[in-house]
Amino acid sequence: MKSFSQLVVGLLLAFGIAAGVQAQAPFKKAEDAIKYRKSALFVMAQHFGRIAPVVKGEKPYDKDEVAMNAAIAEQMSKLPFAGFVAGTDTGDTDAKPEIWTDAAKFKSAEEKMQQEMSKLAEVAKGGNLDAIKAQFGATGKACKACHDDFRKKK
Ligand code: ASC
Repeated sequence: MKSFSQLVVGLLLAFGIAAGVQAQAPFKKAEDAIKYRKSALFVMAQHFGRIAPVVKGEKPYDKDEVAMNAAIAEQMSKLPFAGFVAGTDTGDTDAKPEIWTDAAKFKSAEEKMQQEMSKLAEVAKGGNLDAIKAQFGATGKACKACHDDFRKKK
């Protein structure tokens, strides 16, 4: 027969597994979820950022290149949010607790950014540099809005 302490340990393990590991699906570890969302955001920022010198007139406009960078940034914008699973507010992250305590607002910031990123990919295909400039600004504002509310200041 099991001792009382074995029973307690068993129950704690069962609850721990239910609360911890399963809550982090589809990631095996909290740190994987953090690494995943940061990686997607990093690649998105790289490709979004490559359009900046063109918009600023520091680099000649190449329609295909801008369209490709915008398309990659658009695809990346769909990835990071799956990584903001419960229990990943600590560790190697600048995520603010409001991501989880004000989840509806975070979700709307996510969707706003994704919409603006999609619009950028759309106008980039069109090849009108003035439209690209305007939409690049609008998209950057959506990135910033989310950082202001949900990313810790460095
Ligand atoms: C970028 C980038 C961001 C946004 C943001 C806009 O190029 O990496 O996170 O623009 O700075 O304010």
